Amino acid sequence: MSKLKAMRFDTLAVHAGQEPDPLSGAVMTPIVLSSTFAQDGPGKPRAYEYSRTDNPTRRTLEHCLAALEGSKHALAFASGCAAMSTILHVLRPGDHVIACDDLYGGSYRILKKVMGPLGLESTQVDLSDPRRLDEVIRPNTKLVWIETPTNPTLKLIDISAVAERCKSRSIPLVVDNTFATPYLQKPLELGATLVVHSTTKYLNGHSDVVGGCVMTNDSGWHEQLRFLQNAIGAVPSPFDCYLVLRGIKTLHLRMERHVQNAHRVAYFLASHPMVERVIYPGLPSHPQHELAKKQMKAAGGMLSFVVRGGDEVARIALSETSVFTCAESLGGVESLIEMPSIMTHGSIPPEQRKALGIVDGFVRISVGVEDPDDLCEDLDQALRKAGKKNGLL
Ligand code: P1T
Repeated sequence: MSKLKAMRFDTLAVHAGQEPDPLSGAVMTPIVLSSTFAQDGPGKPRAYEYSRTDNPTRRTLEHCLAALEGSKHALAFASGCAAMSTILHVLRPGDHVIACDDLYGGSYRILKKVMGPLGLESTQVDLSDPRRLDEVIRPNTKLVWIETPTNPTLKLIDISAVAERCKSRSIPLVVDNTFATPYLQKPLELGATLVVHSTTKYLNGHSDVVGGCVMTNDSGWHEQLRFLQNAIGAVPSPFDCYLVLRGIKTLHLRMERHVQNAHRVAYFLASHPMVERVIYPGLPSHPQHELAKKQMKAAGGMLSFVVRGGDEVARIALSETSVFTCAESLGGVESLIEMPSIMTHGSIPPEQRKALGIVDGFVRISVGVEDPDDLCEDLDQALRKAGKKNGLL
């Protein structure tokens, strides 16, 4: 591990936290399924006691995750939502959280419908202008929570600018880095206190795991979260930890191709007769294209667009694709397409969705690593079929 500390991202993705098993020489990390570990006597554990508390496969994943974000600490959870819930359990009734206005529907649900009734106050605000933070900070504000790019309207938030404002008031800043991944964006280097991920997405990359994680350089936060990780117990299985470790080995390769394909699809859709608007931070038409260039290595693999003719036409198009699968989630090698208003963001009130720009015909895609010509042709035939059925072409 220590030898690897100074290595570059691609090397860390393949190796960090992992060494041949000292017992067998196994090159790949063993999946240690045991729920409990022998002790040399009562209260005399060796390295591990009980798998909710700690597990060798999970610890290896946590070391690897810390190396990728360049953090001192990382903790793995059973899902992105479990990671978020565990962080929010550090707060107390009467505390106040500021979140960006555009959030994954499940994150919104935790904030408003799970933690709200337990006494946690929250305010959502458009932080694409960081000055808005000053308008909503209260004496009891204990956390600021942002996604960038946001899900699903792909707004960007200037992490350094928000972090500076938080720091001057000693408020911790959490960045959900799921859409960008540590390959494209490093929030801790830009001043964030905590980084969270749904490892379900790009980190695992193969749509066969649900998982989450939290990374930090703040040992006080780490200790509190480590306590809650064990006490609440929303931990991932050793098998899932192994799969995420395996997925991470190709993170850098996959991200390069996701980005390349997303650019191709973005330009293709931008000139399509059935498309009103394309939202992709990599397009010069994106209002924060300059911030994307400053803050991210590249603009990522997520893209949203508005179909001409509204939801009815979009619904038809989504049932006509054959390379794109109509499904929730993102970040896998396969391309996915969805309508946030009735799928991933159904838990957000309709007026709030409209205000965010999740308008009639709003579609989100996770651009996979297939041949980009096949992706464009698939979208083209589906959109044209939908357009013809509705007399728009
Ligand atoms: O699904 P889970 O692993 O619990 O992760 C929740 C989560 C957290 N943060 C962001 C930015 C996310 O996008 C998600 C999950 N999102 C989807 C399932 C989706 O389709 O948008």
